[in-house]
Amino acid sequence: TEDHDHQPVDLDRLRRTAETVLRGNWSGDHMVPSRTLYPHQWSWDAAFISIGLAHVAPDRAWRDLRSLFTAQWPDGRVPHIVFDPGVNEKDYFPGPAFWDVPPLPGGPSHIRTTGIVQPPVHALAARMIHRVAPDAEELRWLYPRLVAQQEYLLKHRDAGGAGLASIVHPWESGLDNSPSWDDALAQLPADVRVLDRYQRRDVQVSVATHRPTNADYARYIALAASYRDNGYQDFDLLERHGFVVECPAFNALTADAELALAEIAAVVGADPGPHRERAAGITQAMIERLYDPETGLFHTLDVRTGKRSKARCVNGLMPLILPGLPARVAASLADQAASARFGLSPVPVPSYDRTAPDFDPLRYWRGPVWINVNWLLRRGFAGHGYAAEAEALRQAMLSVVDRSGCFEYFHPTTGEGIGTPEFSWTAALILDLLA
Ligand code: 9YW
Repeated sequence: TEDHDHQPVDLDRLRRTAETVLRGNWSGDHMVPSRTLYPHQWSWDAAFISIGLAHVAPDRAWRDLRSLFTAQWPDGRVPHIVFDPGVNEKDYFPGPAFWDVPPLPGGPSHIRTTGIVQPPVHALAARMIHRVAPDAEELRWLYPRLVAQQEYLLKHRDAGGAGLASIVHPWESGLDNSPSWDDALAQLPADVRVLDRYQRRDVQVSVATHRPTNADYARYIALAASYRDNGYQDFDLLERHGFVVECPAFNALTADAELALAEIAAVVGADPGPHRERAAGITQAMIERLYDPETGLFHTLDVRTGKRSKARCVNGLMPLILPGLPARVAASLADQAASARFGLSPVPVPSYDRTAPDFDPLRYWRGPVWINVNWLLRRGFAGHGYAAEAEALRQAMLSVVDRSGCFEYFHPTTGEGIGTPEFSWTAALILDLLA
């Protein structure tokens, strides 16, 4: 075991390490999450990355967002991956041939994307970059695109009819194999023969026991293929699609995006009022549908069955980022985050309840610590006046990355680095914490 508490963090070394990772992962007009594992541009990665990049290379921060939004679909959706045409098809699966998205009408013909989305962290990123490196012109370019992104989520994806956005694939949450999706996925057949036709790439470049299982992967492929074969359309989702779920983190980030848009609107001369109203409406609907006073946490809702998952996962803490959360709800989230189930230090908050029988310290979003959700949670604590918790979490993040490096995720007990070693959002968000 390691001594967590008594090693002072070498801030200069940490900053240099993080900057080196970001220099190495820049690819001309965008950042890759990782050279080996993720050689294209990912949507919510770009948001987190640009927040940190703003402190050291603001031009690149704006550029990363601009590249991503250049690939936005006419219906407003921002694809979860923008493929780099220079990367070999065999270097990532599922690649552009699998997704088979027609070229954007009127857009550059070389742009290939997936057809699913990720959490909308980009308005927050734009607002934060603008604070560090003000650029009203970039904001004016982004604003209508960010608004269209929100409209896509809140109109096309409101399958439950309550004003929340549903996701149609676990990958859309960014928390791929979180136990949050187990109940919904259990209703789908897991035909692993699909993996005879498609080669998993992730288990070739990473350790299989740290990645989603084959049964889960088979379901991921089947769900993506089903959405694709329905033409990436969102009408009648409940009848046509096997996975329609409301995630508390995704919706908290959607509401948070409206608050960021209200601030951006003020800069670009638009009306902030409707954005604030939408944020309040989403927050209210989340409390009614996703909050369980008994667990003191938010949970995912399977819109097809009307059932809320009982799993206690990190996405259930994420609504703490919302300033409009009633104080009693914020207090219960803060309690849970600091409890034995999660715990803020010496290692940051894990992705899943440490006391759950199926807690797995190595397998991706089923136990390991991820910096992006902890960075969000730190903001949530600070926003609700929990200054000591915010600082404890910040120190825990700096310490684990200082000891282990800018890994993709970390062992929730030892703090050992797992996954890919030079991971962009870890580096970027550390730079933000150091700023
Ligand atoms: C994948 C790129 C992505 C992240 C997700 C994370 C993982 C696997 O990597 O997804 O192949 O897309 O779960 O949050 O955006 O870093």
